[in-house]
Amino acid sequence: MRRVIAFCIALAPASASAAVINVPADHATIQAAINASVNGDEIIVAPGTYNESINPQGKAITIRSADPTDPAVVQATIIDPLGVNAGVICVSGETANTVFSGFTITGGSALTGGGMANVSSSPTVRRCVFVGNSASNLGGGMYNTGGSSPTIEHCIFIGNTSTSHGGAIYVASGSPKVTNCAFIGNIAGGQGGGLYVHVSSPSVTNCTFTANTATGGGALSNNNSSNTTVTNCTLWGDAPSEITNFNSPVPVVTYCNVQGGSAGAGNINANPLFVDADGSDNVFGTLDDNVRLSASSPCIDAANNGAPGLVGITTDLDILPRFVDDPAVADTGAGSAPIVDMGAYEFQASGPAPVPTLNQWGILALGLLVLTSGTLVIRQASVPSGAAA
Ligand SMILES: [Ca+2]
Ligand SMILES: [Ca+2]
Ligand SMILES: [Ca+2]
Repeated sequence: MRRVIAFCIALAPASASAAVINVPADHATIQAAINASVNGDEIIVAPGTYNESINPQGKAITIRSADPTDPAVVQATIIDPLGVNAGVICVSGETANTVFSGFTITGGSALTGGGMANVSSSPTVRRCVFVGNSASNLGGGMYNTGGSSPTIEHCIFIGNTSTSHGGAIYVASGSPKVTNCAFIGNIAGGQGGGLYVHVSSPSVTNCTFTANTATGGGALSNNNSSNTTVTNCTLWGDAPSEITNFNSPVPVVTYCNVQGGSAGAGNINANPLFVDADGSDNVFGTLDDNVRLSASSPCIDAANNGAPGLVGITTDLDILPRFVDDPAVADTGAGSAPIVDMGAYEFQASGPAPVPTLNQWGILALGLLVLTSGTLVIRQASVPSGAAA
């Protein structure tokens, strides 16, 4: 009995302390919810526009919209500080256990980091849209310095601007991991319309860059002893060039589609045939921009399944399966089929996997399958259960 009681006590702190705090039901603002939270809590924010600047104060908490996997909810759950500050500020040594998920961050403005500013902090940022933020110096969408190495997954950076370097993201002295993200129509008055890297070692995997502009390195500007790795990405239609490099080892670019070409295994230089990169309004840098792949895109089945940045990744930017074979396209990438595509979106060759329907022949076939293999895996058409919020 004593052992049982000890076991229960050992379990108690985690279950007793973790709470769900709802905004605005429990607190009117996200910041008030953060102020009231402790490590392990989850703050769930209902759709709405929150005119505030968020600071998680170093707490290991998850701050998310009601459904980060629903793009309509993400688009309707807005952090907009109305141009007087950054949308999100992490300056308290946040780790990957501080999670932001499923917000649209817009209207942020600051000297450094209009949408988000990380100083010696490495939060997780997932399924967020950074649109229309600005920096009067560095990092229109996001600014990282002092060893900040955030994990940035399934995010969209559209139409952010900086007066100097890093239209979408500026990185100094850090090693962020950026996976399954799209960078469209971001503008830097200096270098790096998409990403500006200074004394840093970022890893960029399965991202799409297009229509970003700068004085150099429309997609990526790599500077000053940086070691940047770019894998499975598409960099196309950025101006005045895709990648510039200054006083650094040349970025390691593999299995990418780079306009103008790039040295490295598996790279191609061919029109990616986006569905409609500037969207129905024919303007780059707005939310209707569509850089999904059309059926004849050379990016299909052309990337590297073994990219380190893909470990643990099962879905693309649409939260559809990340590894899909297009039987109509020869596999030119690396690994065993299904081969991942270049860029943030996987071409869903046959649409979502069908929900199995069992007729009598199906039941017979399944019975035989179970008898012969002893295991059975049925794919569902829904969001993969393992997809993290
Ligand atoms: Ca557009
Ligand atoms: Ca594929
Ligand atoms: Ca194929």
